[in-house]
Amino acid sequence: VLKLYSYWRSSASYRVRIALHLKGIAFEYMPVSLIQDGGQQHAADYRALNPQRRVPLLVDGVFRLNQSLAILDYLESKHPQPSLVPEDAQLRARMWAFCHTIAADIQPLQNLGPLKYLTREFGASDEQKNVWVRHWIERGLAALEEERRSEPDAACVFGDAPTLADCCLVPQIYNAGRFNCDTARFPRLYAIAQRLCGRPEFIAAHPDKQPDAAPA
Ligand SMILES: N[C@@H](CCC(=O)N[C@@H](CS)C(=O)NCC(=O)O)C(=O)O
Repeated sequence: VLKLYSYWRSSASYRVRIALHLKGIAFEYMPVSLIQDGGQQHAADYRALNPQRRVPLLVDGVFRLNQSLAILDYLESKHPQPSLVPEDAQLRARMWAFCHTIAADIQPLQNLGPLKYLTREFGASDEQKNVWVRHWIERGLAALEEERRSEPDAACVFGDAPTLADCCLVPQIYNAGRFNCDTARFPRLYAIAQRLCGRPEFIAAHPDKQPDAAPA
């Protein structure tokens, strides 16, 4: 059985959890606390598995893979049904552009390690860090919203069935909520994510439902 090293609040892990549930793939949840002991991602045993010292990490037998988008691609290749990737070449490419905007342009600027570095090296306060995070999330999601505006509204980001874009969108909207972003800057994407969050696969993948979730 596949093992997923994950942290309940990690948005990159959340992307992979959604895809695993949508595809109905069984997996073992391996918690890595990014908080306890100064961050268990830095512990020698985890570092030996993943020198990047981040989650998620997928382990399939002796095969280990980090980077959520690479993991999503691997899952799609190994478990093609139900497909989470559009068949049309242009739509597929645009779906990847959407995923990369979240994974490469937005999430890294709100990631725990870089935020801690801002405090340690530059004395940034919590409020300054929140202003920073809100700026980059709102800018990124507002631009994605603008791109989608010329397309007909649908249940999911690209049409009526979930794709990898939705696996990336829902965790990013969750983070927008955590940081009190102005969701009025991306109403359509917000509404898509809200609707998807009611589906059983998305409920099962939600941070609060994970074995390592902190009590409310
Ligand atoms: N681009 C990576 C990002 C991975 C990442 O940044 N993970 C975060 C949690 S969402 C992490 O492990 N942070 C720990 C740290 O920064 O020390 C991916 O998509 O998998």
